[in-house]
Amino acid sequence: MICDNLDIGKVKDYLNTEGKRILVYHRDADGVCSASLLLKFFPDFEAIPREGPIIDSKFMKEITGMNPGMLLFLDIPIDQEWKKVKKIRDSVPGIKIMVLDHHLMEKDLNKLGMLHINPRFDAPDIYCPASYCIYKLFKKMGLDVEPFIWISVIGIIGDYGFEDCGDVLQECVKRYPEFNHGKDIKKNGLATAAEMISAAITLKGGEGAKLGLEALVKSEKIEDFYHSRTFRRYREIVQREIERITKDFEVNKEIFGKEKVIFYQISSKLNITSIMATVFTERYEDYAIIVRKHSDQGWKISLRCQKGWVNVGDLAKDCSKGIGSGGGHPKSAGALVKDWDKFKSRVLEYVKK
Ligand SMILES: [Mn+2]
Repeated sequence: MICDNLDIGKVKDYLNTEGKRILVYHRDADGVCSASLLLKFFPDFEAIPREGPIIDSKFMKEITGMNPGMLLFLDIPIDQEWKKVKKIRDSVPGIKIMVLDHHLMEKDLNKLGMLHINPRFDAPDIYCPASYCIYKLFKKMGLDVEPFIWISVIGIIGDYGFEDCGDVLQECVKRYPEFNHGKDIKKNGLATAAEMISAAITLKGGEGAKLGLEALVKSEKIEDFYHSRTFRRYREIVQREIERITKDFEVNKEIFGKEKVIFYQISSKLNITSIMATVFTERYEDYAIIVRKHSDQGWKISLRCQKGWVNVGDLAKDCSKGIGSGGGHPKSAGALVKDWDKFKSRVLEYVKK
């Protein structure tokens, strides 16, 4: 399903390219986990975490300046920046560019002479995190990746990929029954591990991602990572902040009952908007959850709608026109806007339609 039509020889050829190899991976749990699986088998890659697919001129210079023979984007929908990716290719002679991703696609980079792998080529609506895809890919390549199935599952959980990754999740539960406390995979030991990585990133940004990557690459067994004191402490700090904000949310949230929308403003030193929106949407499944936090660039907004009665990806895009930018998935999206009042009134109008 993941790579049925894939030319495995070509993948091997790309991953074993001579010269400098660079890995650009997403700065979240799925990105870190998939990157660590790559480094377990291809340790020569130099790894760089990124928040998203934006290629600014500084990053462009950084990449081309390293004159890589091969460039791999992992868990990043870099096809959104395909013009700039093309520019990288044209300015580094002989460079091979590979993309392994699972987000919605805007452009087929295979048609531009790159190697673009995404399960959505075969199944447009499938949601399989990068850590799942790379696990499947490595298995297909004949690599001994089974001992690291736990890393794949931490990434899957981090990205909420429960529905379409059942085979790997079940195999892992069988292999590590002690980490599966019986019922809810969202609350088992591997979910704790996913929170440990996310917490490092919440607290330390890109540095946190690098620490998580390093720790996973070093860990031979799941226990090696699971009992890490440093990451346990990160998780505790973030959990405490989540609890504090959740209490405040229950007091200060603004509910629009008829429109089924809840607005809430977060005050926190941590970069925690997206995490909180996910917590709230599980508590208020019937509502569209819209959480905002003040930042230097404007209002950082996270949107969720668990039941999916409104497509918050479309909503975020539509309501931010002219005052910022926004977009995402049907049930989970983000936006950055300058004018909150305008955004809010547009949301209330939008959901009435
Ligand atoms: Mn992902």
